[in-house]
Amino acid sequence: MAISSRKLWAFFILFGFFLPTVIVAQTQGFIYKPASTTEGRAILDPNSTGNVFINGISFFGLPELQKEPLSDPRTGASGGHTELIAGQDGSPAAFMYYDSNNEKVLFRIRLAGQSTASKGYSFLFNTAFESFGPRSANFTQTNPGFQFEVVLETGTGVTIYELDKNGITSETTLPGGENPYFQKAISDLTITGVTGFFYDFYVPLSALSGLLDPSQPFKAVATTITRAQSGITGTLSDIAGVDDRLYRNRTAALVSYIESVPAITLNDLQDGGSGFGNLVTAIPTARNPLEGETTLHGTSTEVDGTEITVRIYNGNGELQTTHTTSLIDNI
Ligand SMILES: [Ca+2]
Ligand SMILES: [Ca+2]
Repeated sequence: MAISSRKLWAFFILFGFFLPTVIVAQTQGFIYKPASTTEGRAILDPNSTGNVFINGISFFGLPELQKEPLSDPRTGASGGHTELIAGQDGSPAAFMYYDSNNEKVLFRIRLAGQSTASKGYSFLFNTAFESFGPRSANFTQTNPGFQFEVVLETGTGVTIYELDKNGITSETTLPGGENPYFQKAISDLTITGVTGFFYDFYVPLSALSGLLDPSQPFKAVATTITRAQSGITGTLSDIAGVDDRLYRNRTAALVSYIESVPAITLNDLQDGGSGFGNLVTAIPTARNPLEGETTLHGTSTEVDGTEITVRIYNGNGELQTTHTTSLIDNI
C-alpha cells in the first residue's frame, strides 16, 4: 500500500506541473517560436500579439487541385513535419502574402507535425509561362520550367535558388540563418480535427531583384523536401494542393498543378488584393463539323453549371462571335 501511495502522489505532481504547458501549446495561432530579431517579429507578427490569427496579416491561400490530404507524402512519415495538410475550414496548406509597406514577401505552410530536424520548405516560381511544361524546349524531368525558388532550409537559412532546365544556376542565402525570417505557430484545426503547425517565413523583395517585381505575373507551387535543400535537386515529400498518391512522377504533379492555376502578381496578394484566382478548367470539346450548323453542341468534363465561353472564328482567324453558356446535363 505504501508503494502505491507514492506512485499516486508522483502522478498528481507530474500532471499538475505539465497541464498549463499543454493548454498553452494548443492555443490556435500561438506563436511558440517567434522570429529572432526585432525586424523579423515586426514583419511576421506586426501587432505583437503573439498570435497569427490576430496580428493583422491576411494570408492568401494557394489554389488546390485536390484538397491537401493526410498521408500522401512521397517520402517521409505521414503526419510528420514534411506532411502538408488542409484546414478543417477548407483552407489550403500553403499561403502567400505581400507586405507592400515593408516590401516583404511572406510564405506560410500548414504542417501536420513539426520538428527541429533539417528539412526544406520551398515555393517554386514560374514566371516564363511559355517555357513551362512538356511542350517547351526547356522542359526536363529535373526542372519542368521553374525560374527560381524560395526555400526555408531549417537549420541553415532561407535561400533563393535561380534555376534552369539542368538545375541550380546560382543561390543566395539570406544573412543570419533562418531565425530572423522564420516563426512557428500552432495552426487552426486541420482536416483531421486537431491542430497542426504553421511555418511562416519571408524574404525582402530586394532579394528577388531581377527575378520578380510586384506587378509581374507568376505562378507558384509549395512543396516540402526531405532535406534542407532545393526542391529541384532534392527529394520532394509533399506537394501542396496535390494528392501526391495520384502522381507517381513528381514532375508530372508539378506540371499538372502549374498548368491548372492562374497567374497572379504580388500586388494581388497585398492587403485588399484579389488573391489567387480559380483553377483553369479543362477546355470543352466541340462536336464537328461546324460548317452550316446553327446550333453548336459539345462536351466537357467539368461539373454542371460551369460557365463555358464559345468564340467562333472565320477561316482567316478573325473572331466572329462570342457566346457564353452554362454546362448542363453533365453525364
Ligand atoms: Ca499531405
Ligand atoms: Ca500533397
